[in-house]
Amino acid sequence: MKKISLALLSLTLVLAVSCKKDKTAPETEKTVAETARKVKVKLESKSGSNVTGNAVFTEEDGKIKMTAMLSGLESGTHAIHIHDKADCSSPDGKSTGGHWNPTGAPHGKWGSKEGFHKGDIGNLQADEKGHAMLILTTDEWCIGCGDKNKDILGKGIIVHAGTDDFTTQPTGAAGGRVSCGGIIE
Ligand SMILES: [Cu+2]
Repeated sequence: MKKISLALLSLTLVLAVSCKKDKTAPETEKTVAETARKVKVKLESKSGSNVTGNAVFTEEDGKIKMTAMLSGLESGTHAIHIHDKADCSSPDGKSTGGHWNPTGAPHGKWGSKEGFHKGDIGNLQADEKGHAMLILTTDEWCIGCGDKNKDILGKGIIVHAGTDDFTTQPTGAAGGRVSCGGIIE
C-alpha cells in the first residue's frame, strides 16, 4: 500500500511539473518580446535640403543597434550626431540644441580614449546617388532605461552638410544641419 501511494504521489508530481512547464513557457517568451524595445525615427529635411531618411534603434543582447539610412545627400562625407533635444521644429534644425553630452566629455571620435560625446556617432559616406547607410552597435546607449547618461529617448538625430573633423570643440565643425529626427517612442 505504501509503495502504491508513493508511486501515485511521484506520478502526480511529474504531471504537476510538466503541466506547469507547459503553462509558463509561452509566458516567458512573451515577456522577452515585450521588453525588447525598438524605436523608429523619421528624418526630415532641414536648411532647404532634400535629405530625408530614417534611423531604427533596436535592443539586442543588452546593446543598442542603430541602422540609419539617408537619401538626398550630396555625395561625400557627412557628420551624424545625436543632439540634446527631440525638437526638430526650427527650419535650421537648431531647435535640437547642441550635441548630446551628458557626461561633459570633449567632442571626439566615437570610442576615442581622449573622450567623446554620447552623441558623437561620427561620419557617414554618401554615394554618387546621395544614399548613405550607417550601422552602429553600442552598450553606451539604452532605450528608455532612465539612466541620463545612456537614455536616447527625447534626443534628436542630426545629419550635417559637412564633415566632422573630430577635433573642433564642441561641434566638429560639421556645418549646417540638413536632416533632423526626434527619438520619440
Ligand atoms: Cu551635430
